[in-house]
Amino acid sequence: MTFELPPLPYDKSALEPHMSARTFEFHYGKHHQAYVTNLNNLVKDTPLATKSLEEIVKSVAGDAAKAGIFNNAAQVWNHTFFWNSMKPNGGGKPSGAVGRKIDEDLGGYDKFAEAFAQAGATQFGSGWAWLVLDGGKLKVVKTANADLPLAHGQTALLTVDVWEHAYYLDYQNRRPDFIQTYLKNLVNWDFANANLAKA
Ligand code: MN3
Repeated sequence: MTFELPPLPYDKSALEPHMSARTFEFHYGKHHQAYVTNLNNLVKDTPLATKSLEEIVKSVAGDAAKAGIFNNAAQVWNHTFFWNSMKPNGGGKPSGAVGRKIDEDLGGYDKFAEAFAQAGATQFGSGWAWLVLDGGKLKVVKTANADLPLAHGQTALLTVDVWEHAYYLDYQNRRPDFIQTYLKNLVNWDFANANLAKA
């Protein structure tokens, strides 16, 4: 099996002015593609070549000798999940079961938004902020570099990429502004609800 770069769920200009087509040309067309290419080269002619992306991530997580495979497999997964975590005319307060569960588990939308923005802004260096389901409860967490909830027994519902390459072309060094725009204009709560429903 050869991994392929999945098509974007919308046109590369669909999130403008919040995320530019130029950002997608690099972030999707170059960075995400490179992770796919690297992963294919690393698993070629090994037993992992027949496994799913999720199986690879889980089987090599924590294995220092396979860090390169983990990093590339996780980054393929993370980016596909990130594109789907956004949509044109997204953002704002959640609806459905996720909205109710944010009220129950996190003390309401405003507290969620504050915790999520804080997680993304305070992730030192590269990484991700997430809304996850952990032991039946919602949590806001952050991970470093390629690390992801799947490696920690958690189910991801939403993510934002806070690596510099995610925002530098559109926001330069203003990571907090990028995260606020993500929350106000881009979050795809339908995707979060679908992930919660199948968890
Ligand atoms: Mn990225």
